[in-house]
Amino acid sequence: MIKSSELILNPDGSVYHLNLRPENIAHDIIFVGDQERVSKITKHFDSIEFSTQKREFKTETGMYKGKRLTVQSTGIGPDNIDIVFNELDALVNVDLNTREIKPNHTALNIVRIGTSGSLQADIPVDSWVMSKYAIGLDNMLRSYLIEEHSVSELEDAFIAQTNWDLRKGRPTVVPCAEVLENKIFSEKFHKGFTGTAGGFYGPQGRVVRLNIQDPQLNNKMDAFNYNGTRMTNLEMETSAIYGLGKLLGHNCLSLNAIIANRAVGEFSSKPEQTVEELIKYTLDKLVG
Ligand code: R1P
Repeated sequence: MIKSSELILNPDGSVYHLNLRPENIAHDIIFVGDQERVSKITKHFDSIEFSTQKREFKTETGMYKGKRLTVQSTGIGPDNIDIVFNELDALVNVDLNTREIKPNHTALNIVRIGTSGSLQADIPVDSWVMSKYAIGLDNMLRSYLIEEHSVSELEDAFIAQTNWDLRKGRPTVVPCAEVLENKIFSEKFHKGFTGTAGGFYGPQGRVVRLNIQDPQLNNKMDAFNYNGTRMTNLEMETSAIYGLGKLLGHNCLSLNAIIANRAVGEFSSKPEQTVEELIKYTLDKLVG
């Protein structure tokens, strides 16, 4: 039995941070970082049956062209993904009355629609990126037994090519779920390695007032190449999603609208439109 201090439930039986009960969620879920992006997706739905929000975690469930979907905001960062993922998994794989793990596993399909900065001059603002692999630079996954799912050969290549300082922890490399990659991919996407950082400024090489540990890191990440596959972008959630997805047995894919280009120092003049187009494209692929 899972103790009440380990899996905390609210008095109404909902999971602690997300305020959700099992019947509130679909098994096909879209993650977004920004809670304001939830309604930008569900405004396309035919109907909305459930809506709630606690802190940065906003959830809406409804129907889109005959398919039941949940849209879940995660807030920013791998630490929030740890909360969202464990609580969503508990909703389908733990009997919340007996606090026992259910005998039959339920797999969720999870697609992130995020925003991100490109690392390559030729992946311009307003383009889209699909993360074939995520490189976690933040250590969250190292609290779990991620070695069973991470690709050490790719980690070693990244460490060697970027001269990664292991005092910051060993990066984790985890692939996306091919079943979702095949369902959603088209030539509209750039595909490669997505770096997931545990912060927005120093951890992504931004210098405002503080000196950073490796000022050349972004240039070295631009140049990272494994058998012809490059690093496309940097953001703050994908590796946590891929790693926890593999650990808990869910299918995950991360898509990002490129709103900044770090290589040329440019920011999109129409980020909302770029995100909106990615939302519409993804919704139609999910029901296709
Ligand atoms: C940083 O501004 C946030 O934006 C990006 C990063 O991953 C981070 O969460 O994604 P979202 O727009 O999905 O939040």
